Amino acid sequence: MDKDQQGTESSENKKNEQLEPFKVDHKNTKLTTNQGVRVSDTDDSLKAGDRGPTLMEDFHFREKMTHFDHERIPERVVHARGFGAHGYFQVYEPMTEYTKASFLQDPNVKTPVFVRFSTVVGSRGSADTVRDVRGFATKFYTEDGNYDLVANNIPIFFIQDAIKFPDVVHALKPEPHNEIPQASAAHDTFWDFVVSNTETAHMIMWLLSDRAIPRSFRMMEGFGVNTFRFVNEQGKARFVKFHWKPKLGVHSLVWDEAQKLAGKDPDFHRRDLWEAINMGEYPEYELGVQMIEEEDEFSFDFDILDPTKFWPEEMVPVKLIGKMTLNRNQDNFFAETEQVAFHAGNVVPGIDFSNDPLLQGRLFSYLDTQLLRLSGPNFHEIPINRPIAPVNNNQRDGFHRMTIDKGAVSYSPNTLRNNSPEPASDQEHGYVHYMEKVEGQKIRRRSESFNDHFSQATLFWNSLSTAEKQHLIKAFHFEVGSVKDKNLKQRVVEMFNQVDGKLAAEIAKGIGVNPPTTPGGTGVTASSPAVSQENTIKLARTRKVAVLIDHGFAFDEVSQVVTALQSAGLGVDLVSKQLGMISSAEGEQLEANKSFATTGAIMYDALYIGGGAQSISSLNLYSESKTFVDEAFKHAKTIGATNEGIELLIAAQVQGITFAGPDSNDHVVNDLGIITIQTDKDFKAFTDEMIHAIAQHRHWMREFKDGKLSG
Ligand code: HDD
Repeated sequence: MDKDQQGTESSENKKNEQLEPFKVDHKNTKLTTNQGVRVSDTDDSLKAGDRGPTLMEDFHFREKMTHFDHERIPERVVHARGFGAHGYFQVYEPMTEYTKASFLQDPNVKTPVFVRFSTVVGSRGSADTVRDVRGFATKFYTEDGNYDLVANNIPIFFIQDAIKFPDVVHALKPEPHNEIPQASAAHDTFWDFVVSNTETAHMIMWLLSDRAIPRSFRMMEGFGVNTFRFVNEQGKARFVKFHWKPKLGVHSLVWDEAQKLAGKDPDFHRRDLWEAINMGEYPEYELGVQMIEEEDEFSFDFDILDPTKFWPEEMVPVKLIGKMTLNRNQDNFFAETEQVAFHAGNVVPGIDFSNDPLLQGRLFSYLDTQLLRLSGPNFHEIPINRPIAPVNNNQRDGFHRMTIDKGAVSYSPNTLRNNSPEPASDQEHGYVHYMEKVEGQKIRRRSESFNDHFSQATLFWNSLSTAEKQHLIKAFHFEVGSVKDKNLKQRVVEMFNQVDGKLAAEIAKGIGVNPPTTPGGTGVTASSPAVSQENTIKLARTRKVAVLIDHGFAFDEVSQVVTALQSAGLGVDLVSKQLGMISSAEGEQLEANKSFATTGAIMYDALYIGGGAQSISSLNLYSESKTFVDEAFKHAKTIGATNEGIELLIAAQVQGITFAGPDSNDHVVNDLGIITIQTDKDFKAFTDEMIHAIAQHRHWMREFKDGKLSG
């Protein structure tokens, strides 16, 4: 290892080294109380006689029970359900020109990070795949202290001013009289808030798009949403927006699948992340920044401080400046994911705030909420929250203080300790706030430059592919269709008529109210290509394929395909009626590691059915195999079948099968993502096509009938 690499390795490990002394592995130990007294029996309480009452002096019983009674802490008021992972961040090249942030200077430095992904509305035990915004919060443990990029997977927000945050969250959370519905926006109070606050229009478009049902935490973007500032060594500032761009592209589930997954595997996203990291398939995200010069602050047709607006990428390009790799799972969910405390106000020299009124309110809320959730002012001492930079100040005491601060002096300035700890200069990386000139009358009013609530909603709509538009309309049908108050539904149609007339008419059709009577739209005709997921990175790597087999399957064929898929980095499960060893027609055996009882097509990106007459005739008898094929088809997933396997597709009435004999071009692919082959030897072309098709993520053409999107 050369010197640079050593430097890199050690910088990456700094946080873990700090965490290490706190970790306890209870292997080969004796059971003790919290006082370290060894316990002789933990299954029986101390009683007065065999059948007598428990005694007060049973300190082990009392301690064990008391600790248990106090195991829970309040869940987060929003973003309660989350999942974390460790990793590191590396900048591509020095960002000196733009910012003095120390972690953005040296490409050899690996800054440790901890990321927590989350849903927003559901409680801690709710499902992963609900329709919702996803949180994407990153704590960078930099040499200059902790920097938190507290981001979401949608680049804008519901409201323009933080003072409305309690209102939007109250409207969105389960209704308070009966606590229904869980983790869902499909109810009256939320839509009442929406129609009463047209500034939500743009966010609703994103929330009802595929973005809100991601396929994986590994396949979603992150956005800092608010406008921040980069400040360089010379004190020059630029407005900046932060982006995370996943190396696997941005991909989504389909709604029916997401709903079913919520029942079949509520942990779908956390399991996916956990397993990917365990397998060494480390998720990677590039950090991007959009920058606007201070002098260009007013050059746009939207206010760059308005958090309900994004900066279209073709207008303000995203500069990719570094990469984050998540390479280590947490050791303990509570200690790390539950106790981690993010704060949009945790910045380091080189990063500063803007006057975005949503951001300004966030700067108060995060610290405030942690004080209650983590019981007092010392939560920065919880291992996961500790910076790797030294902490020295005159703050003292409070619940659960860990640090033993020595000496008599706890004030500043002082002479008794040489004025230590003393303020650091700019050169010593003391944080100096950007000296923005601010002047104005105290006023409770929204800037007029925030008044346009619809143009970017139209821009978003214009940017979607036909399939994405269709998904969005269907999402309206579900969400607003679940609203009880008919007047509210009508008002939703009127409100979204201001975005686009055709959209509003389509919404009206599905929710039993009148189409709009006035012409709709904003007149915006532009589109922003980066918004559509059709234009994202498409890769097959790490995708999961279900292979249906039963006794009598064609060994050569199935094992060739499985091996080819695995060597291309895809995960394969062999699924059968029952778990265990399955014999091929020739007597070889493969193990079915999943059964119809333990899995379903919704857990996979693709399906493969191999040949073998006996296997296929058995599979044909089970309704579960037809459901498997049916769901894979309905959810627009790649389906491949070889030889007799094709018969199962026919039995399940899959449309779009094209046949190819051994002497034709051998394999056939079409827009529908159904790949079949009848041959006895070469499965390479078939697997190549399958892998290519899987990389496309989904085959939305299946949603077209007669050249039109089906309803
Ligand atoms: Fe927030 C949590 C992201 C607006 C107040 N927020 C929270 C989390 C994320 C975000 C990712 C979870 C952190 C974690 O994993 O522990 N929040 C955002 C984004 C916003 C946003 C991207 C729009 C720009 N948030 C926002 C506003 C307020 C809050 C306007 C209040 C004024 N957010 C909170 C909070 C939470 C929180 C109440 C709940 C739990 C926590 O902070 O630690 O303080």
